[in-house]
Amino acid sequence: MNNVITVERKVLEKNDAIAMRLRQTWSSQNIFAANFVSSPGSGKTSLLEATIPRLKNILPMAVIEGDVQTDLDARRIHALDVPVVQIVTNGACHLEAQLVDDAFMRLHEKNIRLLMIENVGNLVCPSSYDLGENMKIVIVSVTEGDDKPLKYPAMFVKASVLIINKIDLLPYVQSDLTTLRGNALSVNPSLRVFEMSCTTGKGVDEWCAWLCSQVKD
Ligand SMILES: Nc1nc2c(ncn2[C@@H]2O[C@H](COP(=O)(O)OP(=O)(O)O)[C@@H](O)[C@H]2O)c(=O)[nH]1
Ligand SMILES: [Mg+2]
Repeated sequence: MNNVITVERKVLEKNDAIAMRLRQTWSSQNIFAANFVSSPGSGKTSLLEATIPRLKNILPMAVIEGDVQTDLDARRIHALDVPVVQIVTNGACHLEAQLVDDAFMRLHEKNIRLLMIENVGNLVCPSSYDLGENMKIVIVSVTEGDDKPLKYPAMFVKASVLIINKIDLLPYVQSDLTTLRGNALSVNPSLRVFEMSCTTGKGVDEWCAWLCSQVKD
């Protein structure tokens, strides 16, 4: 059992070293990197689809898409006419810094200010892997249950921003925004919280203005 723990620690140490190098590279190139994490289906790609048209003429940007299988999400992003590179993890439940490094090398457009990374849909594993990002953005939709921040605290502790998505569905599901928000803030009081519907667009302008202000700082 001790051996298992040692190997896992070494994997994470190697990942952290690569992530630190990526962070230095991006900082020197004035690139702001955002790592989007959530369960499958919470709306990571939908959030990118809502964000990109609003900001792409203000901020040169690129996207790295992480998926277990398929390039379906990368196709959705490509349709918005921004540079995108797909990582297929072939079963792995998270992105690692080395994969992101490889993907960044394949990005032909290097003159970017905002790099958005969509992680593999999983509320557990991606929390352990630093990708060199400036911030993690965790998305929870109102259909997932208000208790999720309490059940998966690591992701909420590591994140700087919480996006509560699919608020258009509130009339149809048993969810209470005050409870969901309170649970998240009890785990991480410094979370910046946005309530949003990627479908109706509610809350998207406020989020985009804030993201823009972070990149330009
Ligand atoms: N009703 C509603 N559906 C949404 C919203 N955002 C995303 N969806 C839907 O949720 C499903 C999963 O979204 P997707 O962006 O692919 O999630 P991802 O797996 O986290 O990238 C799709 O059918 C979206 O159309 C929203 O704000 N409201
Ligand atoms: Mg997606």
